[in-house]
Amino acid sequence: MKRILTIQDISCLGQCSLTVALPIISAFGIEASVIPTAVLSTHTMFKNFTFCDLTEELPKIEKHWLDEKLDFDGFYTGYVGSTKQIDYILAIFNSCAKKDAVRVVDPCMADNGQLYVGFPTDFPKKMLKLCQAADVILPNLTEACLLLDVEYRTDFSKTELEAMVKKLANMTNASVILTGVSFNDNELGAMIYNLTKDTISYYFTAKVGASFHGTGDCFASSFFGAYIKGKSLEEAAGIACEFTYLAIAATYDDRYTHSYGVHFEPALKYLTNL
Ligand code: PXL
Repeated sequence: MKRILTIQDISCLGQCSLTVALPIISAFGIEASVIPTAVLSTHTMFKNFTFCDLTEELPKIEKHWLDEKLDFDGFYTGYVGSTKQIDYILAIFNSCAKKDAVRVVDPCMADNGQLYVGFPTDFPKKMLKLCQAADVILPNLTEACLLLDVEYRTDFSKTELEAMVKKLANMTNASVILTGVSFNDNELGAMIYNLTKDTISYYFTAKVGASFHGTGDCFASSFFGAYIKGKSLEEAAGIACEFTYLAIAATYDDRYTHSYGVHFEPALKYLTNL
């Protein structure tokens, strides 16, 4: 059985980051270890959340694992608790990796044109460094704009988006999956730039017509699980689109009371036999 490490926060309530990543990765039959980057009472879309920063735990955990010769087949990082953590994560990417370990970075820091509350404006520069150590990165459009240092707009053409994704791949030396891509009212999906093959492809599902927090984490966790299980970049992106669609569809009826996250639980069975 493969053993992976996912590094992101625990939002005690909010259906995002580790509380979502763990069950999803486990559904693939992969052993998931964690490093929590911070503990928050809720994710940062709520007001007055508590925040316990765990930055200085990272090198201590790394040291113990090195003493015990513990290493990993893959790494998946999400919400990082401080700028300093990026250097610690880069160290862990090297010191705790098995040969041919896969590194997937979700540059989880922004959405709808805005950095999440609490991140300094120079955070995207540092996040770019983490992306440069990845094999695959999974930005949404806001994150892609921040990494490229271009102004966020919602009306980029398909040609412009393809050029942006290729530029990001060249800057990071990683394959890029741009999430939340839509060119009409009926479909939502992902653009996949495969760096090794130098190809762009798309995967779309029906658009549900309601938006929820935490969908990026469902997408990234299910992509990572499928990719670690040996699916191709394109197949894993398709599985992530389908899984995220199922989770959003399962939440639609509760859209007025449950916009803080998605009911991904009924969709887990889709992942167990892949
Ligand atoms: O879902 C992304 C995410 C993860 N962790 C925390 C967040 C968010 C998005 O707002 O606030 C703490």
